[in-house]
Amino acid sequence: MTITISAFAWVPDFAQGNVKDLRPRWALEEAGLPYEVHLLGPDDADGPAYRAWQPFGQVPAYRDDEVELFESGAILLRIAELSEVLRPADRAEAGRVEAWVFAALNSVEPKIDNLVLPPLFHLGEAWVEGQRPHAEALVDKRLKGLADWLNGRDWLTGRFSVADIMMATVLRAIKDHDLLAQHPNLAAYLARCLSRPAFARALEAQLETFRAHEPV
Ligand SMILES: N[C@@H](CCC(=O)N[C@@H](CS)C(=O)NCC(=O)O)C(=O)O
Repeated sequence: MTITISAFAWVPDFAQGNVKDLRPRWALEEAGLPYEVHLLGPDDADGPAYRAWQPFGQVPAYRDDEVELFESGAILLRIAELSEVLRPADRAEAGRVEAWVFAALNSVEPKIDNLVLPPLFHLGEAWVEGQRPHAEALVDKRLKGLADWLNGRDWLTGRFSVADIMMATVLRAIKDHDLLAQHPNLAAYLARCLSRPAFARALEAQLETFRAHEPV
């Protein structure tokens, strides 16, 4: 089985280590599945060939011998299917993993994006400070729900899964934020996820690509 994911050859400093190809890289490292990387240069994401693979020109996209996919959630679920390590034990467990992958992407990530992206892309604009309290309140509501769920649990479902990879990559955007620190079990959960050797290998693989393609 040949597995290929797409990734940007280089991104500016603030994005390095945070580009979403980190998600399949981490899952593939956990699974012990080798993969190839289709690197995109500055103009490649807008070309027709890549748009036929990823309609929005984003990363990651994914293909193996059987399927071609985009969207990091769909990709992680596919990798789980292929992996002895990450495959859910039965349909009930698979359902819980799917639900938590969607929850990370659909119920948690948009709230966190609302909080962290405006100051990143619109620094100094008045509306950013104006919307911050509301954005923080919405994030806090989700963090509370998540912290309650994780109370007494190590992982979102019965054992470490792609749902934890997804949730950890989402929460990582507020790793150093007070809102996370206010929920010690959630901060501990994130630390538990990020201390996995497979995460370190995935992060290093992404960063190594950027070092190798640094513009001169
Ligand atoms: N919902 C997509 C989002 C992917 C995404 O936002 N990718 C970013 C990099 S982290 C990207 O390609 N940005 C460039 C763009 O949107 O044009 C997924 O989860 O795969």
